Amino acid sequence: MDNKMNINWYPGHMAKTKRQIIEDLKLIDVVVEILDARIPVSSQNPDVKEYIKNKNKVMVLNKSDLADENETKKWVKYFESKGIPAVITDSSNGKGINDVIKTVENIAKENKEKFAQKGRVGKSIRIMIIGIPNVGKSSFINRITKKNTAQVGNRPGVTRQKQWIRIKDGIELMDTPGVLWPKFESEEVGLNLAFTGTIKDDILEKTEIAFQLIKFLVNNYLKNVVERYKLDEILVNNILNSDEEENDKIMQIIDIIAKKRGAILSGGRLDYEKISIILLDEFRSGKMGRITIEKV
Ligand SMILES: Nc1nc2c(ncn2[C@@H]2O[C@H](COP(=O)(O)OP(=O)(O)O)[C@@H](O)[C@H]2O)c(=O)[nH]1
Ligand SMILES: [Mg+2]
Repeated sequence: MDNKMNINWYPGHMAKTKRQIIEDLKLIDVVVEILDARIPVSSQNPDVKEYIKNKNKVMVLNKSDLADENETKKWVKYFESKGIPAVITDSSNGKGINDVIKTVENIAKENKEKFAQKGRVGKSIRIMIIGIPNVGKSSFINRITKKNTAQVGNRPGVTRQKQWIRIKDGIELMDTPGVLWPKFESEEVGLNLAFTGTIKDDILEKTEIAFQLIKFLVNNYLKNVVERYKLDEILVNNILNSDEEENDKIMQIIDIIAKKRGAILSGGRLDYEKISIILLDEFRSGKMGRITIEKV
């Protein structure tokens, strides 16, 4: 919970971060960008392409345990169709970590010539993790480190000392990830980042986030909502088929869930603050099932 974005992305801060990352990238052969598999577009940093230009990149669809499996597979195909290898991981369990290593090894093999031209013959391929806050960069690094312990130590001659972790023979990982800012492009992206807990709940009103989440779920994952809150399907369908405003229908469903969950204030009014916290929490922790917000 304390991992939520607590950095304010002021222009000055962003410029400094950007400069540092561009500096770090000079040492790097392969960039591993970690995404949240539930929101593979909204969890991308808008400027990454510009920084890494023609560097090799691997996309990691992390938190795959929380995302819709079929959708995640489609995302892999999508990235691969753009020439970017993509790997599915669950860093909380270590699933897929080895596939990332294999993918990096393949890139190393394919680019032997290119890397050799840069005078890196016989040297290790160096990789760096980047991503917006909360996508699982630290968890990923912890996983990969535990499996493959061996700190490489400081490199003399590098201005700012970097720790390198030897992943295996020929692959070294920079121990600190590049933390990038998320997109602030649209209300939709903001909501997606709020649903997943990437941006703090106090940036947007909790009750509004929960309302929009339920609206999305009712339209895309109705079965999950019905099952999780043991809703009467006939009643729900009656509400949804009525000719009221969509927002009113969604509110009615939230009311039913609030009553079922005992989110009621003394005096009998519904406690929207409480039910919103419950809904967001249950979505974020996967209790509503595996859900992908952004489809290909
Ligand atoms: N369910 C699930 N949770 C994850 C996964 N990876 C990271 N997390 C959780 O997501 C939160 C943020 O992870 P963290 O590694 O700190 O992200 P960072 O900000 O990118 O370094 C933590 O609560 C992690 O336990 C994953 O693959 N699946
Ligand atoms: Mg971290």
